[in-house]
Amino acid sequence: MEKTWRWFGKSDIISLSDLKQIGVEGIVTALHHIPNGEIWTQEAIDDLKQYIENAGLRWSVVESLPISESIKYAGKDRDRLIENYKISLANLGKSNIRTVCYNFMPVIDWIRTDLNKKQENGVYSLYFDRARFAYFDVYILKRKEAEKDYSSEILKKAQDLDKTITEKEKEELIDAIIVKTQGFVNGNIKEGDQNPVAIFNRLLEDYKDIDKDQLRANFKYFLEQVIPVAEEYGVNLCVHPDDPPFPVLGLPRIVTNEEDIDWFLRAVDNPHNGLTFCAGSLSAGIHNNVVDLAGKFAHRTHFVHLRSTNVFSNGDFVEASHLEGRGHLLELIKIFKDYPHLPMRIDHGPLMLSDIDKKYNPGYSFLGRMKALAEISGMMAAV
Ligand code: DNO
Repeated sequence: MEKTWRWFGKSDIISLSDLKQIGVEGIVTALHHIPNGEIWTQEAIDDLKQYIENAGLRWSVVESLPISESIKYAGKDRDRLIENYKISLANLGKSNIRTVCYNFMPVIDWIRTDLNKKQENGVYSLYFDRARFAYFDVYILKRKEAEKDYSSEILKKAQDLDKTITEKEKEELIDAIIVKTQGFVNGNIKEGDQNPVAIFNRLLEDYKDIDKDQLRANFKYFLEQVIPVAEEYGVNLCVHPDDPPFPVLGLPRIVTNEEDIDWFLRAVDNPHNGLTFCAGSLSAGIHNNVVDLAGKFAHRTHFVHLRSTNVFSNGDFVEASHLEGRGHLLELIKIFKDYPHLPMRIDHGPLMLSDIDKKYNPGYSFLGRMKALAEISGMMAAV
């Protein structure tokens, strides 16, 4: 696998020369300044590509070319937005950037409730707490009939939390779930937006009639139109699994398990329609065995995210060290070693040492990821 690193563009405080020093071979990035749905021009693509190449690196993967909500819920302007998507894809292909990651999660991209959960050894990790998530859903969003989606045990914990939570803690929870994790990945809400809860509730409205089958139909409609363009321009598209891999907030999620992956690969059975094998996202679902999934889908995998999790009996999960947990990264490396050009990036890392006050995007601090890259590089060399 090619060792790549997610870098957030020219304003990232981690420089490309830093990355050269630690053994990174390829860059994963996006034109983050272009609003979702607008065309990525060849000029804008080439400008960033040249900048990366001037540092002696290559732009290996686009993460992400975002899908507008209206494509996901089949809004009135979806055809126009799909046309724009095709143009961006063609422009990337013309510039020789051939791997494009995206996701098809409605309203909200990846979800965590705690961005700095202190671990026994003193590092801080990302955490998903079911009871705190239920609290957000039932007591903050006040979503209709939300209670039906949680066990009585979880609801009791949420009720107890309601008695003790302070206004500041509520703000932090909202920030973790729908603001700080979303803005920097071109999600729907970014820091500084006024009243994120109201914005979020409005977005949920667009999906009130969309169930799993409908979302699948919209996904297929999208793939049928973009995959021929990907093929023509030599681009591999790779959808990112849903994180976490189960339905949330009344929204369907359709890239969560073996059956889902099988379904979308067959929906448009073309090698340019592929998967981002995110071991972290998949391992957070207790129903998934990531090693089996990798064995089955390696041939349609165009991009790998190496990260691991531990799932607790109450359904909470924490991001684990890259050396342990349900991600079984060593076993995955054994499977993916047969694909020497497959780009792989270290996904997330613990917040540790002098990085703690540096205000990195959650999950994307420097030292934790550098440590993980060293661990992964060691495992790759040994394998
Ligand atoms: C979070 C990321 C996701 C991912 C997108 C891909 O850290 O793994 O935001 O980039 O879902 O489209």
